[in-house]
Amino acid sequence: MAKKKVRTPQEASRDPAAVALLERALEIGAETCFYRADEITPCPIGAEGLCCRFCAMGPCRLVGDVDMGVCGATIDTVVARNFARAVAAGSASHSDHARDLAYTLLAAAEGHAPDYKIRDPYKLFEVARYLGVKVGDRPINEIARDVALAALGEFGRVQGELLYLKRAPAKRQKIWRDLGIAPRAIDREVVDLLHRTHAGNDQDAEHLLDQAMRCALADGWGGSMLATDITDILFGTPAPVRSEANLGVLREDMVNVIIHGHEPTLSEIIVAAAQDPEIIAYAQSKGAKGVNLAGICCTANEVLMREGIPLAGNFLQQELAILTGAVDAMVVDVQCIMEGLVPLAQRFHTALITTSPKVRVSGAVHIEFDEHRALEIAKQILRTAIDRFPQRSEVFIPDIRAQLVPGFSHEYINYALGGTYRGSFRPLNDAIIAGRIRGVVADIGCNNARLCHDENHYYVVAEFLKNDVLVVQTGCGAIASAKKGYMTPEAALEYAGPGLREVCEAVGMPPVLHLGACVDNSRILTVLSQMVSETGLGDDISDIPAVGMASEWMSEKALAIATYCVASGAYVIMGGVRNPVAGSPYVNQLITEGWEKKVGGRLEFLEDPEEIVRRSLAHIDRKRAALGLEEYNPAKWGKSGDWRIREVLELPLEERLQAVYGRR
Ligand code: NFS
Repeated sequence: MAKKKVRTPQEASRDPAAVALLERALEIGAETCFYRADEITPCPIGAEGLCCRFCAMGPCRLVGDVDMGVCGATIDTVVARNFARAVAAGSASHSDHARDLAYTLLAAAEGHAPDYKIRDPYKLFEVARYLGVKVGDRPINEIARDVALAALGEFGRVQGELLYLKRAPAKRQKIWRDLGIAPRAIDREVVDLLHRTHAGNDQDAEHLLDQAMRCALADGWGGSMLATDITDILFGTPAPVRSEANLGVLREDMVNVIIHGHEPTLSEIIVAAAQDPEIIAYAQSKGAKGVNLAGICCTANEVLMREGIPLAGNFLQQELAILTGAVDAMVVDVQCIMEGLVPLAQRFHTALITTSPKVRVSGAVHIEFDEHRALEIAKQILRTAIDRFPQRSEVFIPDIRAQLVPGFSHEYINYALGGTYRGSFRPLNDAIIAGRIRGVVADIGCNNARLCHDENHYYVVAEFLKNDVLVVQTGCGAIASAKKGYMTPEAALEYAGPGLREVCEAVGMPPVLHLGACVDNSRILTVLSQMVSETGLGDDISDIPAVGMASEWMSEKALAIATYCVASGAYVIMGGVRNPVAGSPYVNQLITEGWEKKVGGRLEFLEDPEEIVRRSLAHIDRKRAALGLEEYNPAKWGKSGDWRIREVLELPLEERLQAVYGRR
């Protein structure tokens, strides 16, 4: 292959720890996804959705004079079908994750999974209410069993529509029903979409995209929301905790085990096993001080939020972690696992351990997880890691890490803002109405090796903070901000505009809130719905001055999330890489203006981060104006709290008294 221009480490990432390890990769001649992204030119036909691979008469590449496939499929159909297929795959991933959690809850409730218990009965009772399960004074395990069965029932619900839809504002539910896109059953919507996108089926772009919305809604208000809820029931609803982020959390003197993937079922038990005296003693017998756990991708977010386990990094740091030479085992389950880990792990002493019955990676060690024997398997995994510790050779851990305070579930936000006496979203709504907070942005989603790692996340978040926009994050975007230091209460003083800073100071919260893993984007839907029911910001999600974005997206899951957020009324921007529906101006118009007319939200793909910020702020201001709120004016704020004290402290006594008490 002809050599292409390869980016320097500084061009490939904005994260100094990643840069240091990319330099290390160059030094030792190791290949990473950054290098491969430079070497492989993305197919320009596929990138715009113009390659049809749905039957064996193709692949048909609809370029140049070719404007239909062998079967006659038009560009619009092919582009819409490709997009819809991605939404189906993304929805299936989140939802299948939820299904496994529901089975774990069932096994725990029936006494077949003794290492799990109901850690959050309050959440269980709340979820029981949503799912129509009687609580009364029944034993907790009986309620949990019925909740698990009701949750599992949502996947194959025979009649009616998903029960969780009633958690959305009434106006939103009506929009879905009137359009015929209220999801019926989670599996059904995925299967329906796969069916429609088979060759020779649905060949009307708009009709295909309607089902894409219905399928995505089954993810957002079904699979993902159930995954969040059941995780909270089993492992506890998150509340703020202190932790650290970036590769500097790895320890030279301990056995480092990275937990990477998505499902908390195994990682939570590994957290418990790592504290077991027997495991610690075994680690010590091999010369280590103990076992140090750190996470990558959404598994990281799950155990961070609940246990305070540090973050090693986001999606593009999985290979870099191995390059430290300090990772004794990387334990993976499902999703976002790069096959490129295998050759790297083989170069070092790292055991790459697959654990899911669904995921094997050739060349990795497979230790299959079974929730019925969870602790036993977790210990076996840790022993495998400990056995590798003496085989370490050169270790290179960049001494870079940042503090953070994650753990902002919607329950906690409610509590923090309103206090125990009356938990409420009122203060948040009031701060938006008054203009202290201009609006809310959710910057979520992945990293993408074709972009400069974390650059867009860092940039957009900094701009929004300056502009008094409260930022909420999940997934790998959240990990980016954690590493950058945006997620401490003190960060408000440094990065937030005057109004947002006042709010953060009053509540003691960071200006960027970590809401969890990607399935926890369902928490954002809940927050938005609660903001609507709190009144003052319109009567639907589409009225709120808010924008959703994935500024470095790469996965099909991100497209599913984007689609359910749009179908829930949000303006969503996918950043960085090419528009996957660019091949059809008609489809592009359908997902922008078309969807805006239908559901009040729109989906745009924008490569330029400055444009992302400009359009987001304009959207927020438009929504503020439509609500009749005062125009955003930062000059009004910043004269209270610590800020004011600091200003006053500088004054001579007389002036100080006058400033404080209005006296001479
Ligand atoms: Ni979300 Fe989480 Fe990260 Fe992207 Fe992958 S880990 S589920 S898909 S890369 S944010």
